[in-house]
Amino acid sequence: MTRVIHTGDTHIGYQQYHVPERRQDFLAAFRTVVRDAIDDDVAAVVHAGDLFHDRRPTLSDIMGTLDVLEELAAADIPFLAVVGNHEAKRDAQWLDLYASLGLATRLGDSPTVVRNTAFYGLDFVPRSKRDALDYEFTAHDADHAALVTHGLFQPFDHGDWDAEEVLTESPVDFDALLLGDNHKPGKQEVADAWVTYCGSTERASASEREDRGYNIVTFDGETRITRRGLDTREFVFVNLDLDSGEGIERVRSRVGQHDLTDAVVIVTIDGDGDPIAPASIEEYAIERGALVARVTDHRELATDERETSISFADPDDAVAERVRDLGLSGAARDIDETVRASKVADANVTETVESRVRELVEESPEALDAAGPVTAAEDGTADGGSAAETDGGASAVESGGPDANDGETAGADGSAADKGTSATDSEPTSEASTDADDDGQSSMEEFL
Ligand SMILES: [Mn+2]
Repeated sequence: MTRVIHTGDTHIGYQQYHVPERRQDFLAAFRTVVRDAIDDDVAAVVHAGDLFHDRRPTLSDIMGTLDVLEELAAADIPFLAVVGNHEAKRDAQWLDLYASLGLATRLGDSPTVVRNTAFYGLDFVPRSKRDALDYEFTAHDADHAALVTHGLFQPFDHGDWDAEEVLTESPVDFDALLLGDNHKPGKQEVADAWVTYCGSTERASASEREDRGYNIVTFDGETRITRRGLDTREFVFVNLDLDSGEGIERVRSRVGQHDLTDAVVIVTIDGDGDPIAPASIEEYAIERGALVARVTDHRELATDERETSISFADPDDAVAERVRDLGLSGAARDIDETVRASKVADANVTETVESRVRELVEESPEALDAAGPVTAAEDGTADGGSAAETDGGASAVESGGPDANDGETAGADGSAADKGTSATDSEPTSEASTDADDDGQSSMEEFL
């Protein structure tokens, strides 16, 4: 019998809403999972990727994580992990650092056997490289086997990678796929195996409304998956649909019905009613003890006047407005949005930009000044450049990626489009444009 904790999408280092307390919350959730593992005396903690929120965690994130892993190692419980899309670096990974200290095992093609179960790993693979995967896992002689990987898999919502294909093409007969990436927990039976997401351990976006937790997976003749909840930061969601004549008093009274102490308060306003300055609601919640308050007024787009008022309440919108004022072309703004917006995961930016540029060029070749190189590439340099372009994309990310909310918009006008164009240059495949919509931000919003 092998009983393990399956966790993932920890996102350590994410300073959500720009408050240090949220950064601490993500690390604290990891510590809670590890202490549960020790109290429970499980055989291993299996981590399905995105231990860190991005590829450049700070020294205190790295040391905080080290401290938690040392606690686990002192209890003689192995930490078995793969690399997710958020944290992936170009060569060595953070996980390798912990492995070199004897605090972690990076799972791979050959089995890591714990009690009677063999664990294998597959790091996040960008979509453009999945066709080349051969799933060459080496044989084991344990009673059970599990593959730990990171990506959005069918048959779950938003899946762009087929779990059934992985299971059927692999030479190893897996009892379970233990997954990360989709922050919503779930389990389904596919090709006689359990395919399961453990979910994130803190809400990495306000769309993650369900309680957070992790999986406990038991391999013992059959495979059993149960869930255990985590006591995370309180989020208070207030959804209001205002009638005409209603305004700030109604919003205050609804928000005031909740205990807001130390909570993240998310207010959403729809319907009619009077104009409301989001800042006044946010101040009201803070006065009542909230850690953070965010107001989204879906009526805002109705008038220009209101649009101006939100741009000061929400830094992202203020940046967006400034970018609009720069007089960029629609294509440049589109690419800027992809590169700068925090909703596209770091590692997905290159692919998303590539798809968008290709789509733009195909729709309207004059949309980009740089349409020339795309034509030049059509003579078949398809495979050669892709690794190099991935690096190019990554540096674009480093200059204007997930931290860009802090206000840096330089590079949005020219360099982002340049990077995107050169990415297009390398892979003139025709099928990608049909995929462009699937790659769009709306489908990525939940998967920070
Ligand atoms: Mn994640």
